[in-house]
Amino acid sequence: MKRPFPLAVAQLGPIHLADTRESVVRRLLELLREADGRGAKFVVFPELALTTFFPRYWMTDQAEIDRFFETSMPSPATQPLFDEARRRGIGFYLGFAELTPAGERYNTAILVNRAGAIVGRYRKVHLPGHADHKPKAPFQHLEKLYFNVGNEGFKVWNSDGANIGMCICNDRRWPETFRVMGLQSAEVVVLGYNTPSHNIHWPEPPHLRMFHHLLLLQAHAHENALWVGAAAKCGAEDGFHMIAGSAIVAPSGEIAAQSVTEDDELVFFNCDLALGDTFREHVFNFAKHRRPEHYRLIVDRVGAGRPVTDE
Ligand code: ING
Repeated sequence: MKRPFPLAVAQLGPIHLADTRESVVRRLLELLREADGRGAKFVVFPELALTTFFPRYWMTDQAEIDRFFETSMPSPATQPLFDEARRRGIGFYLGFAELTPAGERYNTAILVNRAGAIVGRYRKVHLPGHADHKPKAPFQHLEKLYFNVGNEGFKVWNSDGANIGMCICNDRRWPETFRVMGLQSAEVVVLGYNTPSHNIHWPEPPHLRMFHHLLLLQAHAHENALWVGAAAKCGAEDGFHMIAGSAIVAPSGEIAAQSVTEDDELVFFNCDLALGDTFREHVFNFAKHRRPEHYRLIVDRVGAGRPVTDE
């Protein structure tokens, strides 16, 4: 029996340093309205959706850095988004920089249900990049400096009739992210991302950024029999380019819908959660086929070590 989950991914074009949160929320509201028009009941907004991708900048003054963080959610600037989503009965995922009352800083996403309540929170676990200043690099990638590692793991929430998991950007490059949620019977994993098209560490061919992005979404959706909705913030933010490629991927691993611009763009697909049931029942029937007794190294080791045959 079909289990409809009409899903929209709201891709954002550039947010420049000069753009206010209010101007961004107006863009989010426009995408929310378009999503409603398409019949969506859940909308995925990007990672750090309220500001420019500030980890690209070297900053030393904490007050300057904290200008990019939210100390409350909903905040005055985002309250209109919560109000409009609740009025339209639409749930959403929203990524933002979280500054807690205890002074901890996280790259965070929240899950808001159709009644407008925050039912889940995820704090980014896999922080890419570096913590030191690289003055020769064309830009920085300072998530390891500006954020704490997420302290709440990968969870799944049953919200509005679907088992929904969350992650953020670099998390999609690690199979453990999706498997931990697959083992919690996730049916949909939603995520936002900001992925620079240029690699500051080595001369990576630019086409590989998009190839790896889609490859990973498709692989991890299929091997965990779940839908994936991924929303980019993309285009050139003050001249710094990030890839688009927002997509909705089916449990088969097939791309059901994908963005075609590097601007604000709504991607929609009327997902049927039941499509995952077949894969969960057969090829990825975890209980029937997995052998954790042979997977110990995945948990016991952080980095690659010597072959066990050497021991
Ligand atoms: N951005 C990038 C991402 O994981 C990156 C950083 C790109 C790491 C390519 C490795 C390779 O998509 C964020 N924000 O994680």
